[in-house]
Amino acid sequence: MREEVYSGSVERIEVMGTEDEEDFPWIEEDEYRELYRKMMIARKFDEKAFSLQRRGEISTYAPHKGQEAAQIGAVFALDEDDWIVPSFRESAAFIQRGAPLDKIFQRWMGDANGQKDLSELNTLPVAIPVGTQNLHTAGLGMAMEKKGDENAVLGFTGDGSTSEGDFHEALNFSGVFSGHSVFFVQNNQYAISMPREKQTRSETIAQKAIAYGIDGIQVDGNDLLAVIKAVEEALEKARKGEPVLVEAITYRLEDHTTSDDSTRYRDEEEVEEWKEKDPLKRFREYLKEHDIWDDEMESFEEEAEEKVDKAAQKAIEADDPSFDELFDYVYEEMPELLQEEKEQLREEVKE
Ligand SMILES: Cc1ncc(C[n+]2csc(CCOP(=O)(O)OP(=O)(O)O)c2C)c(N)n1
Repeated sequence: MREEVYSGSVERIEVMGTEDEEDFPWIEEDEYRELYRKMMIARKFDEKAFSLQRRGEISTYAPHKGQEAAQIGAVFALDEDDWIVPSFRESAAFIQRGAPLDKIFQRWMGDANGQKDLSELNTLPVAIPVGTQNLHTAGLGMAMEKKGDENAVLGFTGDGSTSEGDFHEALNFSGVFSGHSVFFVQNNQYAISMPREKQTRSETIAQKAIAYGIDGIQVDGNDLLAVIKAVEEALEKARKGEPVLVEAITYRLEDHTTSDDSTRYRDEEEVEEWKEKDPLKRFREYLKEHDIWDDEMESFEEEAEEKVDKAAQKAIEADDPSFDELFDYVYEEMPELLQEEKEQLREEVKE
């Protein structure tokens, strides 16, 4: 005998260009304008960071060009008392959360002081090891449930990270312990040179949720309004102890990092196709169609360039971190071995 024991389904959410546009306006007009302003700042930040890397001010940079709607939309959906767990490509998310631009540059310049103030924004520091931050997303969400809080945590992660053990453990624990977690996968189609099709045989990443007994949603990640809608829905569930996996379909328009050359593994034609779906372009067209666009908004680009240039200069001129800071915050009480290393390095620096 054979019988169906589970029939799961995964929905895809889109807004722009669909009948759901009819719900317009579902945020305030000012908010649409502000969102476009933030997307433009994020775009200009990316360009500036690239040029700073070429000038030697930054050693490596991971661009987010093409992923602005995914990051800014997801963060827009959060309340102030919610938490953010970033991966390493989330500069646009930090911008939307209100982190000062010069501090974001400062961190990219290798100065951890650039991310010191993030905790005031309920935002964890950047996680470089792929996928490890999912455990932090799970842990924060579980703590919220245990404390009886009604907030939630949004954790960013990439399509490649979903092949890591940490991703499995995080989703499993969240499901079992009713964590207030939203796992937000930016499926930007590549993990460095590894295309999404070779990453997993799963048809979608969102459907991975089913095995953990939690909901999975797929969303057009270049459609800012769809991202807001999907994450708002996910957060509503997460606040009640029902974790959600959101897969945002997007595209990394630039190289993986400034150390990569994406022309070696993907066609120009493919990149050109995705440029047509550029989230800024799509949102601008949407604003024009709905008569929100005005002359003042034409100046947002120049304004963003000026802001970003000023912030970059401030970061360049910032004081270097003190020698002690390299060691002082790793342990509450410094172990003897580390104390020795610190003294040894101090001598070497003096020479
Ligand atoms: C544990 C670990 N393994 C390998 C790397 C090297 N690495 C950095 S980014 C990356 C690909 C990540 O791809 P994805 O999760 O899709 O995120 P994306 O870079 O596309 O944003 C790899 C393998 C790393 N940082 N950490």
